[in-house]
Amino acid sequence: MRSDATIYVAGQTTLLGAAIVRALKRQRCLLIEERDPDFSDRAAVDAFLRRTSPEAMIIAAGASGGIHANQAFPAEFMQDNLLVACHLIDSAYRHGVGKLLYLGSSCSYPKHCPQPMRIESLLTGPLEPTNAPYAVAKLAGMTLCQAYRQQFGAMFIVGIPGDAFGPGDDFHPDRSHVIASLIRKMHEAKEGGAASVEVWGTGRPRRGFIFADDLASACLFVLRAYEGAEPINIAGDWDVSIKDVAELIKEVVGFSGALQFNASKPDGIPVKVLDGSRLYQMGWRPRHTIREALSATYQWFVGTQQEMPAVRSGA
Ligand code: GFB
Repeated sequence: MRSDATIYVAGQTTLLGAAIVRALKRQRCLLIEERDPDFSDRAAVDAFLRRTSPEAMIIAAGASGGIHANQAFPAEFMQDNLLVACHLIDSAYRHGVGKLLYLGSSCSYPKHCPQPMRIESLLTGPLEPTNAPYAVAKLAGMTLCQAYRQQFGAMFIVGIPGDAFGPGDDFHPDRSHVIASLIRKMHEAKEGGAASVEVWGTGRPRRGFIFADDLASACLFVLRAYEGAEPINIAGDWDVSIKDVAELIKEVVGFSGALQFNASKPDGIPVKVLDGSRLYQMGWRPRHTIREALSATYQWFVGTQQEMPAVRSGA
């Protein structure tokens, strides 16, 4: 890929898409800044890519959310991600995008998978039921990229990101992933003087969290340096239990109450930690500590809270 290639990030307003756009701007890359088209509208996607004709593209689009949102909106999550994959991948091919990075999901690994998760474990066992529809849609997108490589020789690659969080995350209680959710709960408990905060599940599951800005830098590294047909994990080196991340958030937020684990809520996949060794061998490293990353996320949350839409359950 040429260093001055024009790049389009599909899904500019997602946590990851926005972080990638920030990284591209920092690197003074040629970025297509027009607003995303409606990805569910094939004709609109087609017209957008015909008009803007990017040379490289990253697909960071598609509905996503935490364990509750996946259980509440499985049909929407699956359909949205299928349409994103079908429309964007095909249109990218027909409009001559020279290099495409499609971002899959760590949920696409089997529920009971050897840890850390390696690419060869994909499609070797049943998925975690709490997010299977979303995971199947992501597997379809990943396989579709490989099909375009196989049939048309397209340079379409697949990255599987770790569990991202950071500035720009979705803090809505019905949709958020664990870190954004606990930051909000603990901040509101601190402000309101509450004695405790509920943490869902047993606290025992482990996740391979990654800071969105580190993930964005890894995505750009992979876009430029990786050409393999098999997906590549895009992961840092954090392997943290939910209990431990909740304790860290408590410190960062300054909440002095108790954590109450509610085991009637689902744990989801017991351990989800990606093996990032291939990326490390290629020379990429994350730049932030987990404490720095949590602090930056909390500062962003506090700074933007005034502008956040009012929260209505089920909205
Ligand atoms: O981040 P999370 O919602 O999704 O939950 P997954 C991770 C763990 O944190 C689960 C626990 O064990 C939750 O029960 N948890 C504790 C909480 N307290 C909370 C809370 O207040 N809110 C939330 N949300 N969780 C996601 C998938 O799985 O992984 C998505 O649902 C996505 O599809 C993402 O792909 C990467 O890590 O379990």
